[in-house]
Amino acid sequence: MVRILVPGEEAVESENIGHDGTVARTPGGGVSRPIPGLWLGDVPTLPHIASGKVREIYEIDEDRLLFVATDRISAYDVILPQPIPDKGRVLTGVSRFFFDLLDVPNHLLSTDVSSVDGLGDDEIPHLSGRAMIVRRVEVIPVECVVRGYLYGSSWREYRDGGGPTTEHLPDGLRMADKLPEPIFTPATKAVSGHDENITEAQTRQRLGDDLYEDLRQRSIEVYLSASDHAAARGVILADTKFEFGTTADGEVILIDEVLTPDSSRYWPADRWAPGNEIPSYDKQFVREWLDQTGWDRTPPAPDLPADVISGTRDRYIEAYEKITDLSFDDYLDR
Ligand code: Q0Z
Repeated sequence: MVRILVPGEEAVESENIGHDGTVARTPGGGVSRPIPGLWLGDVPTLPHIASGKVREIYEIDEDRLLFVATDRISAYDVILPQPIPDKGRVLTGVSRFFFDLLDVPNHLLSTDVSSVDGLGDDEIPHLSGRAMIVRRVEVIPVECVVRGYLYGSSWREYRDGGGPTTEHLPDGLRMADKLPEPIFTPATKAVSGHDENITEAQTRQRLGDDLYEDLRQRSIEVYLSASDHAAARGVILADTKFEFGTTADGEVILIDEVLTPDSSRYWPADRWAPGNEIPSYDKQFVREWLDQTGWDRTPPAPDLPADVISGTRDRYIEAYEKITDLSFDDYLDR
């Protein structure tokens, strides 16, 4: 039996560090119910390695991990009490799409979960489409953020007088302006669990000049390819975050999820207006619903009505189809 985590359970460690370093807590007030494929807290037949806000990692063997995207969704850094059906499949679908398209050395080995020894028969349908079998490497402890536009925390930092992510930018930029060229703005996981932006000098100190240059060049190259791809489909890739790892023979490869709506900021190009806030493709709808409830953005978040769940699901699927130019129904059928 697949044990499913629902709010109130403890299977997700109380502190989950997300891709952006934010600390998520499992919201309270629920009971354990078997709803395979929705919340996805557990793959009990494999050893659990790590939890993120919305992802889980399990050990297959010494050389391979099972990287699973759940249907959990966070908004304003809080995990919402209901999952978004198939959100994990959308994210895994986008990652797979870009791993294929980009053709850069990466950790993806397979998405065929039926080939994994030790998984229960009842776990396979639950995992299919949302899991990746990945090469286990040593994680390089720097989040490789690339920004093509000035937005979010980086915009606020710039407006308030500058800092690590804006140290090389010219004066006079507006919120959501396109940058003269994409910038590499690394961050590290702080003890608090939140990401902390670090300067170029600090990053060079941590990585050494050679690895710094290598990661910066790879990150910007991948960002440029993906943003070209997105732009051709009417989508702006405003910024994104990569992680890299080192193999036993010293090869640097791209790991983690890549260019998903959770690790990236995607905007509909026709909604871009510098000087303004730009709605996010996937999360705007649920954020607007949360805003109008008067919720104060501290846990627990309000329960999502069925129409907000299905509307959010529709937007994730629309993002998948827009970005990949593929049908999500076809993805589910594969
Ligand atoms: C990545 C993380 C989490 C999502 C471990 N290929 C790899 N080899 C070794 N380790 C990792 C990977 Cl991807 C690895 N993370 C970060 C944690 C959910 C991503 F809980 N942790």
